[in-house]
Amino acid sequence: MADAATVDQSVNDVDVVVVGAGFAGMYMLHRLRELGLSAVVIEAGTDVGGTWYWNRYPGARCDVPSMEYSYSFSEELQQEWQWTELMSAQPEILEYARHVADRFDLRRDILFETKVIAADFDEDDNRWTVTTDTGQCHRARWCIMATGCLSVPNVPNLPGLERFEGELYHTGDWPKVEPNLTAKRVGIIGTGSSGVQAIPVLAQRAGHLTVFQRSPVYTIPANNKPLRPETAEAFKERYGEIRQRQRVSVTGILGPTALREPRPKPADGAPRAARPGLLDLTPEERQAVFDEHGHGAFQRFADVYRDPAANAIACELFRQQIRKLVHDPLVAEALEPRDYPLACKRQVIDTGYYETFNRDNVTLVDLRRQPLLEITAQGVRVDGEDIELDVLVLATGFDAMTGALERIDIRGRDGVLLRDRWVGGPRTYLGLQVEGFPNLFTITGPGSPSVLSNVIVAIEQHVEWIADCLGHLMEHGRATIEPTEGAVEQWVAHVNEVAEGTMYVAPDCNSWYLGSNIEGKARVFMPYVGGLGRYRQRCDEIAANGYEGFVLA
Ligand code: NA7
Repeated sequence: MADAATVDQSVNDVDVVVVGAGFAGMYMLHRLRELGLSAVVIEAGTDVGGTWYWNRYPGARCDVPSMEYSYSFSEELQQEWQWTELMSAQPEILEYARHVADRFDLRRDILFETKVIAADFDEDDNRWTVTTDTGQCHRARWCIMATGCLSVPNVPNLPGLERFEGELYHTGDWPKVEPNLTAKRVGIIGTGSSGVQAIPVLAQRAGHLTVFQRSPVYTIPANNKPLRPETAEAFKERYGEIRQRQRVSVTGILGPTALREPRPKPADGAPRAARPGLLDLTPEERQAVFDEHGHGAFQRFADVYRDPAANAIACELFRQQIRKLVHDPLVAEALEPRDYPLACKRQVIDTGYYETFNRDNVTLVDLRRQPLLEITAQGVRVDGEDIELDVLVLATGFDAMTGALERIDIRGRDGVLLRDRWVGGPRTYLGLQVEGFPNLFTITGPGSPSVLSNVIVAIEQHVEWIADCLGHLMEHGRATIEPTEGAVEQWVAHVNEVAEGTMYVAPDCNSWYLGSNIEGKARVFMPYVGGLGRYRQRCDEIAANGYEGFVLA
């Protein structure tokens, strides 16, 4: 084994280079140490936390309950940490990441403020050479990309953007010193998760807020609240069992069922009666459900997620409820999503989003009616009208899932570049490895459940699988591991097959899951929708069968 990482040398020999010190990189480092391996983690930021380090915009918050969106690998950690809210805000999650780094003494092997620019595989000695923007070289047997699925902010090609003289911010790269927005004229472009979370808070802080909306969103109330100490205690008492249920579940999120006793199986062994679908109800019954439960009521009906007819009815009922929440009928109409189905994009949840448009200091500009023309020195010009702004916020999303990997010059066998290999869309085996790139692993890579699940559960599963795999390679004296072309082919086909028939791939759906938010990106559904539990089982079977589909040389 090489010595522990000595990061001040120009060539640093380690067993493993990990790229990124978010939740994936931190846990990976911990597991590598347990294997007795030396490692260096290279991180662009000044601290740990990944997504929760960069996304500091006002209102940034997790959309998964924190008792579940947290590491399960350490019983002591999960017992001692206290969350204060059901779904915590960014500062608390970042604080948690920092606590984990301190508690497991991770920082001594993390190289901060350093960006990886290239990673080359040397076939002669089966080593990766990882080069950074500070000119350092790290040589390692294994290279593990913990680069995150949503880590490259998308700055759209807006005409005149470079001319804007006011303050310009991207939600995904928010300044550490909170900008003072008091009395300022603020504009925000984008109404995805980030925009929807930021808008209500920006409206409270700014003098005036103008929202530039291209696609209205189907957002539903987050119903966040303080976490009651009794609830936290009940979780902690049953954490072992709850974590196990998370691991084998579809999404890694138990939600309100986490603390409920499992429903008894019918005594006669007959399958449980299915809950009625939206199409099983009369129009009056549907109306009554939406009137009682509001626009989020569609979530009660499974057919909305797979039957276009049920989906269309739910969309109409959703729009009708929005008209009740927004006072100005023209604004309400502009906020109604019409061009794409429910459940095609990632579900957005909000706190007071629609109500924000009833405020006197908020204006909505509907870019469907008035396409955004240009950014000027003083603001935004729409349809010949100048809207003056002191601050412009881009909530325009990310080059998701492949962006961070493709921005590094990753060269595998024969000098082939990963981004060239993926020109037609990412191709992986299990979202963990790419053919022709031996000993390179991607945590929550495309082709794995990743963003369709509680990503911490997905991260832990990948980290543990990779750690076991490295242990296996060492135990059996194998120098390299990489998937066969056939295994990749089959896995990609399987990923596509399970996505078929879901709203995610509906013809009128455009989402970052499909890469369609980025100009020129291949339209390919990237995450694995078959469920975390099923995916885990497949990964475990593959390992148990001697790493079926991989070549261990
Ligand atoms: P999203 O969900 O990709 O949302 C980006 C928003 O920005 C969306 O409303 C886009 O409209 C809009 N957008 C992007 N480019 C433009 C241009 N050129 N003009 C106008 N509007 C534009 O990113 P988020 O950061 O909100 O959320 C990403 C994930 O992070 C989220 O799902 C959570 O998992 C956390 P469009 O819909 O493309 O018409």
